[in-house]
Amino acid sequence: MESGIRCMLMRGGTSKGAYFLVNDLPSNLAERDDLLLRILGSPDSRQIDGIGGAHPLTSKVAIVSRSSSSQADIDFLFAQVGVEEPLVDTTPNCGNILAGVGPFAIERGLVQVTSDETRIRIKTLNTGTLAEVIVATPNGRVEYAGETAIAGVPGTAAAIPINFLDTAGSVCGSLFPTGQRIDMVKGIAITCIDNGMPVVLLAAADFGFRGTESCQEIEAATEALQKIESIRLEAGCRMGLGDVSDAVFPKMCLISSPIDGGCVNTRTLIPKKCHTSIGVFGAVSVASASALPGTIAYPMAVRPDGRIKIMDIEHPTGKLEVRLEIGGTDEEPTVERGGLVRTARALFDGTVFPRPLRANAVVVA
Ligand code: NQM
Repeated sequence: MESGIRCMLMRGGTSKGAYFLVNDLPSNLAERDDLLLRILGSPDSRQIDGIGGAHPLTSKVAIVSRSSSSQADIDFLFAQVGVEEPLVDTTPNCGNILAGVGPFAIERGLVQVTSDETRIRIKTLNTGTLAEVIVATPNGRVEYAGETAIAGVPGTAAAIPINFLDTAGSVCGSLFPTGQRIDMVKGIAITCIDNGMPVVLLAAADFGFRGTESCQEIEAATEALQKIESIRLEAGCRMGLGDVSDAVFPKMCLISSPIDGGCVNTRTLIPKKCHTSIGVFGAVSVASASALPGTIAYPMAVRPDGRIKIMDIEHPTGKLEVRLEIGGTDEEPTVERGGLVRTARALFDGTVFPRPLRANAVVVA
């Protein structure tokens, strides 16, 4: 048996992933990615021979170390592991898995608990994005239990506030990567934005959706999905991302007016499956587009007054509250900062045994 690898399984926000210390994985990237595929059980639609959860939201990895930068305490590399495809993608951010990185770093002794709250500066290496997370640490230990509910996760847990320090143009280099707030692609008006995640906003109505459909209904609308995918490929090029046919971004976000007292209503494709809620950076990007005039979201969105805007982004299982700090002038507002609250929980800590390197397959007829 190949020797096991130290691993902690954690729920981070509305996602779930395998968390590793960087030194517990091979430094050779091809070997590391092959190992991660074998640990998660990919490629296989059920990930039956690994610990992946057979959905993009539960096929994720965090690789964590002390930071080499003076700006941060911890470095975090996120990896999206394909379920059916043998792909390990370290180009995007993931704000949900980020929520588990603070607790994991404390559990592994990379960060010392300071008081009832421990503030940790985390650099996401995928994009260089900096975040400050606040972990509840009464009595010198991570406290997972608490009273905070987040949509998409049953029950309540301890709040982990996250403040993003610099997310504009995380992957694409600028907030509106095409240089415009609205582009026409294949006869459809879209907004391309990157405030932590490259996202293409589309009006749900342009594809015959009410905006209130379940994920199953969205995924069953094959004709609309084909059109959305063709727009994604073109938008990816215009956003400077090149050929995105195998990439997990841009995410495609169908928006409509709010239906439950929020700011805007969403259904997000990530990009083949429908997100059961919405990604963290995806939500910050949608909130930013909703706050900035000239985007397709602006006329649909309902915004609170003031420079600090609490924007509830509606999604299939509830709402994700994003806090935006607005700068600039009334005529030309800018988004200075985004923040939100997540929760996380250690599910399992131990040794994971990857599928063997060579399976010595014997076909039994
Ligand atoms: O946008 C899903 C998730 C994500 C990513 C996705 C995320 C983010 O919910 O920051 O959190 O968009 O594929 O974990």
